[in-house]
Amino acid sequence: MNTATIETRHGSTRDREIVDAKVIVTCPGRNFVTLKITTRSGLTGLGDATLNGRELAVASYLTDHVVPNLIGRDAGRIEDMWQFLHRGAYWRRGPVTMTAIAAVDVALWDILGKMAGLPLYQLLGGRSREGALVYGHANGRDIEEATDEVGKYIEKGFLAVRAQCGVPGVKKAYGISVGGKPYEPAESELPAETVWNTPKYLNIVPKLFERLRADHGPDVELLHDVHHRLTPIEAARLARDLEPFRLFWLEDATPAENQKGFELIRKHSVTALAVGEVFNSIWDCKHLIENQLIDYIRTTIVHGGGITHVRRIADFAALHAVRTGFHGATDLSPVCMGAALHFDTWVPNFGIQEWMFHSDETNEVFPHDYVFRNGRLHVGDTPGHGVDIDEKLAARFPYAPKQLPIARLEDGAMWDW
Ligand code: CS2
Ligand code: MG
Repeated sequence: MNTATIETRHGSTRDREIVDAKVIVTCPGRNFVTLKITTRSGLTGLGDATLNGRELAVASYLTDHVVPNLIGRDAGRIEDMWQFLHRGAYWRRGPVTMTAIAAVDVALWDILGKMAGLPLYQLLGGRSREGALVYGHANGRDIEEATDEVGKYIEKGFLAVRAQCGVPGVKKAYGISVGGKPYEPAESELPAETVWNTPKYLNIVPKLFERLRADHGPDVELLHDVHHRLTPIEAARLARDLEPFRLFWLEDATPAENQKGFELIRKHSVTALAVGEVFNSIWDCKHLIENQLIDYIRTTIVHGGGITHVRRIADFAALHAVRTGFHGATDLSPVCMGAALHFDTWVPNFGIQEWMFHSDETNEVFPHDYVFRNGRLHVGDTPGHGVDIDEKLAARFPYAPKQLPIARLEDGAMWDW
C-alpha cells in the first residue's frame, strides 16, 4: 500500500488540518465550558473545559492563548499537540492549564474516532468490560432520610451508592441537598459561608453506616466523601471506626497536599481510600500511588490533561494495584462523562465511576448515547466519544457566575471546604 492510499482511507494531512476552534460557555442550570474543534474536511470534536467556579479562566486560557496555536495544525497529531501545550507553554500543570489541555486532547480523540468511524474505547484498545459500574449520590438531612435515599437508589438498580447525612449542630454539611433539589454546591455568586465541626461529624458518620448496613444488607457497595475535612489522625480514626461496615471507599479523608498523612491512615486502618479529584497531573499522585497509600485514583479526564495524560496515570496506577474511580460530579459536563465512560470501558484497572445526574436542560444541550442499565453505564457505538452539543440551545443559557462555598471553624478560622 503506498502512502497515497493510506491518506485516502484515513484522511489526508490537508483534510485533518484544524480550521476552526471555538469556546462555548453555557449555563443550562450550571456553567459548562466546551471547546469545539473543526477540521478542513468538516469533522468536529468536542472537549469539556469546565472548572467549577473558575470557568472563565479556562475559557480565556483557551480563547486567548491556545486557539491561535491550533489553527493550521494537524488534528491527527494528538500526542504532539499534548506535548506542545504542556512542555511548549513553559508554565506546566495547574488546574486551569490542565483543564484547557484536556479540552483540546479530548476534542482531538473525538475527531480521530470520527475519522476512523470507531467509538473511542475501540481506539484505546477495545472493551475490557460490558459496562462501567457507577455510584450515585444519596443524601439526607439526617440518618433516617439518608437511609431512605440509599433505598431509592437500590430500587433504581444501583449497585453502589455514596451516602452523606446532615451533622447535628452543623448548619450546612457537605453533600446535603436543600429544598428537595439535587445537591449542587456552587449555588451563589459569592461563596456561601459554612461552619464546620469535626467532633460532631466524627460522631455521626459511623452511626450512619451502621444503620445503612442494618437496613440494606451486606451486598450494596457503600462509599463516603469526607471532602478534605479531617487531619490525618482524625481521618485514621474515622477509617478505623468505619471498618465493620466495609466501605467500597472513603474519599478525600484528608487534604492530599500532605501525602505523608496517608501513611498514618494506612497504619491504623484497612478501609479503602480514594483521592485525587483535585489533582491534575501524574506528579500529584505519583508518591501516593507508588507507595500504595491509596486504592483508587479519582483524577478524571477534564481536570487531568485529557485521555492522553490520564492514560499515563492509569497505567502507572495499574503497576501498584491502584484502580480508577473517576470524579463524575455534575460540574463535569456530559462531554467529560462520555469520554470518561469510554476510558472506563477500556481501562484494565477500572474500579468504579461516579455519576451524579445532570439536569434535563443539561442533557438536552449535550445529547449523548450513554445509557444506565443494571447498575452500570454503557457507552454507545457512535464514532468518537458520542456526546454532541446543541449550540442554538446552549446560547439560550448565558453564563451565570457561581462559586463554591467555603468552610470556617466555629471560631471563624478558614478550613477546608
Ligand atoms: C465531590 C464534588 O463528587 C464529589 O466527589 O467532591 O461534588 C465536588 O464537591 C465538586 O466537584 C466541586 O466542584
Ligand atoms: Mg469528592
